[in-house]
Amino acid sequence: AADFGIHDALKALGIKEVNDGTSTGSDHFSSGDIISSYSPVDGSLIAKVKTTTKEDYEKVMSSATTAFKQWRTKPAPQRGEIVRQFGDKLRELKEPLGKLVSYEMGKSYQEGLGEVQEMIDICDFAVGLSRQLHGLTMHSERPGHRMYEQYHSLGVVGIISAFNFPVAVWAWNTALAWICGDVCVWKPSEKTPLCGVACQNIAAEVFKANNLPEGISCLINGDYKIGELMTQDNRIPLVSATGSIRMGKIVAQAVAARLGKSLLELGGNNAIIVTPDADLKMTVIGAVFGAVGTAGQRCTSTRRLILHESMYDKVKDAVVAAYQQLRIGNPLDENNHVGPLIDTDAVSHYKNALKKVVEEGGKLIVEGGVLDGEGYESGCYVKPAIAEASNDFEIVQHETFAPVLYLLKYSGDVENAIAIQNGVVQGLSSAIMTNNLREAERFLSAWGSDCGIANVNIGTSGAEIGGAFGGEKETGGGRESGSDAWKVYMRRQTNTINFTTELPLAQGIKFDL
Ligand code: UN1
Repeated sequence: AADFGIHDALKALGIKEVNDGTSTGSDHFSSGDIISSYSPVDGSLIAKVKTTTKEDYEKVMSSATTAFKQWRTKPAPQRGEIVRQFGDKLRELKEPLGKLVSYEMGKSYQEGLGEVQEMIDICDFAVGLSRQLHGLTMHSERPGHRMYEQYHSLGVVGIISAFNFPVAVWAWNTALAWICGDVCVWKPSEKTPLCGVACQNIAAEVFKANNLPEGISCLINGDYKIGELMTQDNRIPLVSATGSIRMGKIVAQAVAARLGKSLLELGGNNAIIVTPDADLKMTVIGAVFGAVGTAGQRCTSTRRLILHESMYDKVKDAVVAAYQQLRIGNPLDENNHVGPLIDTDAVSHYKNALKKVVEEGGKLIVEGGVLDGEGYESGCYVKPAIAEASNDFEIVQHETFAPVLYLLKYSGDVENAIAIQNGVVQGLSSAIMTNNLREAERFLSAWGSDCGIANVNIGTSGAEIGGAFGGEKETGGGRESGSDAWKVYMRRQTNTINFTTELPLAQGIKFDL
């Protein structure tokens, strides 16, 4: 079979393939058990990585805390210059890194490149921001006093990321954390450890070239147990975690128990509302890309289509027809639309969802199923499925990380569709397809969508880095990436300076001695 240049890509990223020994990522101390990374694309073993033991973790933390003392003294614009160099390295390595993302995670090569582009974009954003970490000045109520606020570096930021965006989500966090003067300890998903090693190698090269300690960026490998060391560690003031709601609740409680800060980016149950005024062509593209792109494994994937009864059949037929055109197969082959799921556990969750929706009274109108035979040897390829369902089904309320789309019907006013859209525990992304100004504005109003992201005439997935990314309710409330998301990576200090010879008290209080 064609290797699509994957071996060259691994080489360019400093990943030692399995026959050459174990891939460690530069200076990251891990010496524990082995994680083997298998590709969901063809089932082959790509490379092995050592996990981080408790003793290794202590070494990592000592390297991180030492690096922080140095890094925080560097002026922010100079930290931005380092991030600029890191972004340039990513530009050079965009193709191999995009290929590794595609091969280790299973998303299309186009989406792998897109993910690296998001990393480059957030670096550019961070470089500009490194000269704009603004605080406010305010007028003191006391004469001869000046009051202002400033933002200082926070410390070691712990990053826990998921397999579905194995490189971009780390970059969203780390590029901002770095310009803020923080250092990062990253635990990538144990399902995509090589993406972690590749990123660490790139960062390490930049730090080395600038005579900076590699501890500014640290990598730890392993499952939730190694993540637990971070959530319980007082030396880590902020833990940024992306993953399931179940994981988020555990992380949030552990971090809150020591009054640390957590930034949570958890599950979504994203819907597109299609009103009688929707543009059919745009609706179909938005819905199909949202539901089957990344094989339904984005937090922002479209899970529910809420269709007005007057056009229910028309939209349904058009979406079903589009599903017949989908080509499923090797994601490195640009002729395919849909790649594999991450592993066979994910395939079981997918199968279970299809079974449950029927048990609860739903109807499969695009059947789905697991593919086998030539090209599908990994056992991870599934057919995107569509079911007619009801919003109150337990399975519809639940986020299944797979290409399963539920069709829901509404009648009457757009308010009824908004109630269905909001009628889930998650609150990440939402969209409305309409050319009706009143419907669009109602959807965006305070009594409209309750999600962190609300789009008009765009699908639910594919957010740009410039906006703050995140969601409400059980999605966790965190905001990452653009806008003022940087503020959570810094500590805020209010300063008041008296330049008189008197000591007047605030609120006019008299205290004469
Ligand atoms: C995620 O699925 O974890 O909006 C993040 C999007 C991407 C980010 C998704 N830019 O689809």
